[in-house]
Amino acid sequence: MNRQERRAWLEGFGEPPVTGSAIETAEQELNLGWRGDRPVRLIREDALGEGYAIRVSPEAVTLRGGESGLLYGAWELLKKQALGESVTDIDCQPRYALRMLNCWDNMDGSVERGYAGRSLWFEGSRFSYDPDRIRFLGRLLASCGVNVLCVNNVNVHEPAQGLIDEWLPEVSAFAALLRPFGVRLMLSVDFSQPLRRDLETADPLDERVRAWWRERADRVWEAVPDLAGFLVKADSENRPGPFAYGRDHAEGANMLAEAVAPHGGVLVWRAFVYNCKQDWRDSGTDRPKSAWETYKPLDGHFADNVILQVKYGPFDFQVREPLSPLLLGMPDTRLALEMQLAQEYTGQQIDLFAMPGLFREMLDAAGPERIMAWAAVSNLGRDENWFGHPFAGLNLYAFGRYGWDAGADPERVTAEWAALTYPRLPQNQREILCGLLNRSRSVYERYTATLGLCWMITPNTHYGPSPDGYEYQAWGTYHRASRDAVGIDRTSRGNGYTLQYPPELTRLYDDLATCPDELLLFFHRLPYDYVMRDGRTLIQRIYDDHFDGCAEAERMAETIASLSLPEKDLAEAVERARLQAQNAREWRDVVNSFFYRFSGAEDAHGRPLYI
Ligand code: GCV
Repeated sequence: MNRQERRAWLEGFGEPPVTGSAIETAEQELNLGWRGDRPVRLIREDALGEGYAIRVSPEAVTLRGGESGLLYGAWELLKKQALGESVTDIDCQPRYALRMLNCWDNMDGSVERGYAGRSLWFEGSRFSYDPDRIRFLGRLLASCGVNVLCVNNVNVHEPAQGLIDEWLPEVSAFAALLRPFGVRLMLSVDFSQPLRRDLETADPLDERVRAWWRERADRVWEAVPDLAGFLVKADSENRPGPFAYGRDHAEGANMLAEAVAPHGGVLVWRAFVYNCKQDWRDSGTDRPKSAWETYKPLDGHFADNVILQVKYGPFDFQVREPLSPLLLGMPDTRLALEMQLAQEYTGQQIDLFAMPGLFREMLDAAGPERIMAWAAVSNLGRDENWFGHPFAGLNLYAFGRYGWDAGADPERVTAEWAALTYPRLPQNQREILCGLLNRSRSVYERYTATLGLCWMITPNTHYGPSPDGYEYQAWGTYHRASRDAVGIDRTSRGNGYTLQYPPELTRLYDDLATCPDELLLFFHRLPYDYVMRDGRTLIQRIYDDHFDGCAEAERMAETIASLSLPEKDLAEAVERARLQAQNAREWRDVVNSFFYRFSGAEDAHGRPLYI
């Protein structure tokens, strides 16, 4: 164990410091802060890589692992100690080798879709950070099991293009702070960068462009030898890409992949491609179909070090979407599943929205073995508690946890987080807190996106209701509500979107008798008097969900106020719960009145609807 690692141990586990003088020998006894009845012996075994093995004997607990395997194993021991669980023999390897946080941080210090304050490392168009806080960040990420941090926004604005150029010394220094915690950096790059800086083209098949990227990659990896790779958003939401040169996305990605390959780097290419300049009158184009249309023909064409990163749903991190069919239809492509911890559409770290259930559902739907990497948009920021909402840390914890165990039980993950975060909260209150978190997704869904009706959110800010806000815009996000019906027929009889799924799912979604209620209006266009399986009409179900979801948000606010949380956390959680209840009331009345005005249907329970 070298000096640097030893420092990381000290910083990672705090007092009491490492004991034992034979620190450089193969086997050491370290004091990890572990208060168990036996000493912990560490044995460096590089073959275990990030994994670790724990063996318990009457004399000692032995932890074997590679460089970061020891770190993760030590966190596991400390976690067990904190949870009051006994230590048993464990052999553990991460489920996904790449567990990547994508930070949408801009060099001016703003964070695109960030709800926890400004960037932790950029300000004033340069790197600007407190090194201790960054080391603490490394410790936080390691304790959650995250091993890659992409530091800049996928929308690469100047001067962030300089991160692979004049800013390399700063990138290198930043990487050094996180390296001891097993966290490697990744950089988002602009596909058109050769054009912007040196050449008159960025055509991926032009030999000068290829040479430019090879030379650039050489310089980047010289500065940061363990850089994980590049991340690219191309031909998406006005970002440049290979389409400008008549090239496809395999040609674009493979050119960059070739440049990073000699350094062991990966090229993560985002599959978030759709027409963001659609004419809303054009019902022949449907945004959820677009990623498949772009990428399915390219299956098997990508180089071995390309990872196609696919958002979980075919739209864009909506509260409820079916799994993107691309994740089921690219057997010859290496895939990453992309989640969004930043709660852009899911309450912006004001409204509660716990994600463990969503993670598990999407991993189950994709089949954990079909993907090879696990990614998420970060929810971190400069706020003192890192996340804005004191409970939003659950989503980072859960993200890391599912990167190691794709089959973890969501309620168990939530309970672990609550016990680790609030060890002094009485057991009965901790159960109440977990209950709130476990229900939070369903509560938010009922007042914002019942039956799969997404995109009724305020344009641009993406917080609060605006049923028609996106209806006549160019983003391809329509519900097409009329006085008789709402939704889009995406079945095989309709626009054919369901045909992108394997046949059993096409049948499941096509058939009204089997289509899950929570996706009913995602897949079908239905009249308001359509009778649901439970006997209610569609319009009544819409009203009920909004009234119920809002009532529950109001009750949640009261419950949160009754918890004996640390003072600061309580004050922040109470204030956010108050805002959430206010938001929920707005959603309830705006969306219900919107449909009341169209349908003329009264609420069966006589609750207020507004003309
Ligand atoms: C980084 C959504 C967000 C954008 C984001 C984009 C993406 O459209 O609103 O802010 O841009 O997704 O994932 O690239």
